[in-house]
Amino acid sequence: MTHKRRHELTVDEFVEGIRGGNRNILSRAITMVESSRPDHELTAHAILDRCLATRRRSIRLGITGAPGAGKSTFIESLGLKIVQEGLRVAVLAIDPSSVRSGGSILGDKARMEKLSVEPAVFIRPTASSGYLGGTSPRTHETILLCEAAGYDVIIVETVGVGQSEIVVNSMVDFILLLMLPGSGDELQGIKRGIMEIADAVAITKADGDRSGIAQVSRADFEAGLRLIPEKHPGWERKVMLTSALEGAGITEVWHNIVEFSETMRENGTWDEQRKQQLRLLLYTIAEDRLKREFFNRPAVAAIRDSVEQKVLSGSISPFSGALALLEAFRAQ
Ligand SMILES: Nc1nc2c(ncn2[C@@H]2O[C@H](COP(=O)(O)OP(=O)(O)OP(=O)(O)O)[C@@H](O)[C@H]2O)c(=O)[nH]1
Ligand SMILES: [Mg+2]
Repeated sequence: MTHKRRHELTVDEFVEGIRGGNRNILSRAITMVESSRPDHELTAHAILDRCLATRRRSIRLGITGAPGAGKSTFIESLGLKIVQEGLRVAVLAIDPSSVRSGGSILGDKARMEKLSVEPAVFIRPTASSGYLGGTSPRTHETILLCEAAGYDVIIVETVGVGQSEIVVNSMVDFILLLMLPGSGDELQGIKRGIMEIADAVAITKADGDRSGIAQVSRADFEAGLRLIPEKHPGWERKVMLTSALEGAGITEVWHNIVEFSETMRENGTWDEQRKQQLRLLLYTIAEDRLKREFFNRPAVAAIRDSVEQKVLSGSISPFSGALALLEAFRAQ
């Protein structure tokens, strides 16, 4: 796709712009990646293939926690800290609740006001309609684009409400779980799955009246983590007290992340994890494509309703029904 249409950029212009750190062009490339238009998809893949060569050694950071846990505020503080270290930061918010609540995407950007004006920072709120369906590979592609654009740390914010953090686990190097200070009773309500994928826990809003209870929460979490098998052998998951408002604990968290990246790079876990993620992505995309092709095939679409009816009425088994659909798929 090298011809121009309206103000569309050529692949060369995209790649040059991204490599040159042009945030506007990066943004437009991400829009291509997120688009479901076939011509955009072609452009996106041409850009991505060329960008793979120029990616830098990045840290991909997933930040998850319940709604209102303080994720955006925390990311702003952490992001500013990272910028002070002379590094460039990209923030991707793939919060599925922003679609539901309709407004919090803009709210997020406003909440990261100080971070968003930093020249070394790129913030991309991502509306995630159909999130579990197709956005996960796309978020990974967005991460690759950000790396080609020279961002050293890519932060992915996601609400820990179910599957989203599992998806995020398949595309980042380090997962930080943010938890509000609370009693042991509330701790019982945390899904074990979320605890299992965390590389560290930060208790948020550990300030003012909450300081005391935050200490208690820390002890509870440390005890809880001891009951869960370790995620990476040789890495002890820390529970840290933080306050984004007072700037407390932010440096400690950053040091923990850096220590993780050094330790895991040295022992090979880092590269191994990234390879596993690429493998998973390869097959996820292949399966998605195959599924789409299957259901879009006219011969399948033509008999789908009647096969479904027969299964629902009990005249054929789901097994025979599925085989009938497969046969129609193969025959065409
Ligand atoms: N006291 C105190 N309040 C905080 C702190 N961090 C965030 N808050 C407040 O907590 C509320 C929620 O913060 P957000 O950063 O928007 O939380 P979030 O997890 O991103 O929320 P969603 O994206 O809506 O799930 C806001 O009113 C913040 O001002 C903190 O360190 N201390
Ligand atoms: Mg938020």
